[in-house]
Amino acid sequence: MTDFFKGIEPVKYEGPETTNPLAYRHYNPDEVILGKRMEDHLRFAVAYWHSFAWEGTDPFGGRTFERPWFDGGMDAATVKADVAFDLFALLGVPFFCFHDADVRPEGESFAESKSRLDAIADVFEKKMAETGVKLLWGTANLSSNRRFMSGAATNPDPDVFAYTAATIKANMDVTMRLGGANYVLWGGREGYETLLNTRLGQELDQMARMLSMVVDYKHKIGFKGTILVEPKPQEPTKHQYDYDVATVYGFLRRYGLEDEVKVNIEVGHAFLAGHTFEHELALAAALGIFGSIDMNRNDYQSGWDTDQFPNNAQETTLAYYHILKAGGFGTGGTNFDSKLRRQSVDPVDLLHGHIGGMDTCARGLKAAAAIIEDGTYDAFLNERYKDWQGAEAQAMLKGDRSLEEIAARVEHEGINPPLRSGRQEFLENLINRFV
Ligand code: GLO
Ligand code: MG
Repeated sequence: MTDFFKGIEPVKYEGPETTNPLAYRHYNPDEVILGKRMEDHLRFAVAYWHSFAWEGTDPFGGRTFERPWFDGGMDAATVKADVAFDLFALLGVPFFCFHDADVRPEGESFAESKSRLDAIADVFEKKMAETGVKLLWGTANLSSNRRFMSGAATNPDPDVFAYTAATIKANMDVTMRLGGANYVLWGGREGYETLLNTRLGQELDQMARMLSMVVDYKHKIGFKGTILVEPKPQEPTKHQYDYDVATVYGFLRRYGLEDEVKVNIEVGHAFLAGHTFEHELALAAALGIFGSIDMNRNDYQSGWDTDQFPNNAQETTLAYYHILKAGGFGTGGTNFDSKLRRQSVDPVDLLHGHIGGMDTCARGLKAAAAIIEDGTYDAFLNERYKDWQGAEAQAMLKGDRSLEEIAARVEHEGINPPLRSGRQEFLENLINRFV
């Protein structure tokens, strides 16, 4: 242990009644929920970038945090890794996630950046073996460096496309070496600032080519993890091509990648796209592309991606309900792509943020499991759709009836459907019983 978190003890489960702010009230890793340990349901991950690389800046102000590794070279990057693994151990999280740019200083050349990434991966490999902490996913930062200002895979300059390919390969190699469960692509600059300078169709083809190469490379090296695309509608660009789950699915279908790629859905990105998080989860599950989640909320008023720790148990309940109904996480998990507020300058604030987030998720998971075990809600849905089990309804659904045949039957039988209540208020009350 370094002395960064001096005086802070490993966080333990003390139950809902505890008043200890550095204890879990709901996250109890070994508690069995629907036949599975809570830790194995939730698969929590700490995001390296927000917790260790972010400096507390905002568009109007610079760094507020003081961290001993800021402004340093490779030695500082190693200190950062030591502190990161201290936090993982204090929290008892099973996973972490990182971008290349979070963990190593940028080199003078591509080769230098790559060898620095490899050197930090050596450090990680050792620490992972010592602590048992695993990698939920690796990813490349293809947005921060100014070379990507006009896009990474979608850049008008093919040399930037090539640089992107090389960067992704280096990150996939490291993710594979560290036994990562997934590899994520978030297209922060894959979009446009103005359509006036943009050939949209050309850029989509470029993006698809990159993703196809990623999938080919995954199979070539025998990476067993899942390739995940993370939808987001805008910010930093005016428009991002991975707008939302529906858009990503259409893109994957068009380029024949729908069986190879799944989605990493982020709460705040769903908000920005004008959806609820559970909408995105339910749609991904229905389309068979649900993969993993970034569990961080946005401020309801500010209208931008504030990446706050979750703290609303009703929202996490609905989210985990859909995740449980989708069969739970396969290779995915719950990544906190969440950062402290810039006034939260103390190391202990990293603990408060994660403890609150983990407890809010655990509470949501328990409530979602209770909804499923109770069965009233699922029974309501079954009842609402049950007439579709009838022979004539099935014939319509399977395509055994034409528009004319159905029209003739409606006329002949004098069909005049009665109104049925949607029972929204009843359902809202029902869900609230469990939260
Ligand atoms: C930004 C995204 C970003 C991604 C990360 C993983 O809005 O949420 O943090 O999650 O780059 O690819
Ligand atoms: Mg994210």
